[in-house]
Amino acid sequence: MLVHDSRVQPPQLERYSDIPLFNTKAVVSQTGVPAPTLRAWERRYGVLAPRRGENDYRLYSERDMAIIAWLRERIDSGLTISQAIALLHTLQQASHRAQRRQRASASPGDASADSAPVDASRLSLGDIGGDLLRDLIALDDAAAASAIAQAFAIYSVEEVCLALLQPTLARLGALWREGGVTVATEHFATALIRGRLESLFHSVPTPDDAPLALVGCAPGELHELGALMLALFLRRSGVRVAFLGQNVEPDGLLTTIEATRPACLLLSATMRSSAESLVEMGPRLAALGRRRPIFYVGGLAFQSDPDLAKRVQGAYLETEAPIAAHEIKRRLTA
Ligand code: B12
Repeated sequence: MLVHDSRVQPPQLERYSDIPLFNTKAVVSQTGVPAPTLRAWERRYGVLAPRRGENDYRLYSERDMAIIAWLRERIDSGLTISQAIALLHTLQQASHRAQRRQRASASPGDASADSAPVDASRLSLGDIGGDLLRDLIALDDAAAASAIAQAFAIYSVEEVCLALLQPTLARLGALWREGGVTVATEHFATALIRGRLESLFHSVPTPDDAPLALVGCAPGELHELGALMLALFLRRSGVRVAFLGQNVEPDGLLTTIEATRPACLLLSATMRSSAESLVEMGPRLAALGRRRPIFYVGGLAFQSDPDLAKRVQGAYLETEAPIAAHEIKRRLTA
């Protein structure tokens, strides 16, 4: 069974030459990405490493060019550059895992789905997002489910979560604030999206022997989709995850931690009050001594007030959820 169900594939880098041949001008003209942007991707994200030719000019390979073209496509589909890079890492990992499984089983069966082509005539996530918002506001269950299904048929799980579901929910939240939609509509939308995310989460096979990560919401926190997305990304990257849902009560959580000895605890807070309630969690976890799981916090409350993170004795992952999932996986398997 394939974990990676997307039709968007990472660039097949091994097919391209690694010989540095092209100067910046050639790359700009072939990919349409301006030179300052290329330099920013190199400097900030380390995703490109052009070699230096005579006069210290940058020289790019065909392989670099494939990465640039791929990132550009993702950005055109609505991702930010950091989301696109996170997706690149996720898909590359998934593709390496699939190749390893294929070699191990010597079965060609899995390969066809994993190398399915990208649909050239695809709708952008922005277009699908417009339809989805309209369907959610109309409480049109079937149409909204079909818009989401359409997106999953074309884009990766990470792209759909970050560039379709999250922005659509944010637009819905903005409409609610202006009085344009009711809380009932918000509940309808979250129930529908949660259902889809949960079924994806449960369809990802999880290794029995991997270290356990607990993912849930801070005490008092009802916004659960961020934690659920993070749980999904983590599971897709091969981590054993138990999703605890909304409003995780501290006493019970500590008992569960003592009983199940997770390697990692991740709590999400959207509301400031929920984030504040985590301040007392740090010392209680520290009192567990060597049984203390690695403790991460994240979510909207910390994004809007980074000082809040300093008061919680957990590591704040100030980054996109798929990159956070990688970082956590790396720490758990180090
Ligand atoms: C749906 C919704 C609800 C639903 C939630 C249902 C549910 N089962 O989840 C309901 C109706 C219950 C609700 C209630 C409330 N809501 Co509300 N809600 C939203 C809405 C529309 C979407 C939230 C969402 O799911 N976003 C999508 C997820 C995927 O995004 P995310 O949480 O940011 O998660 C991402 C990252 O932050 C990150 N991440 C998240 N957690 C973690 C954790 C770690 C460790 C890491 C590494 C990363 C990470 O990864 C995720 C993927 O990228 C937002 C609008 C918005 N802008 O988000 C308002 C919003 C969050 N709500 C708001 C408010 C005010 C409320 C209420 C106070 C309203 C009220 N008066 O009752 C209550 C508070 C309830 C509570 N105690 O928690 C405000 C918050 C303003 C603020 N900052 O204070 C918002 C922003 C609406 C607005 N525009 O004003 N809400």
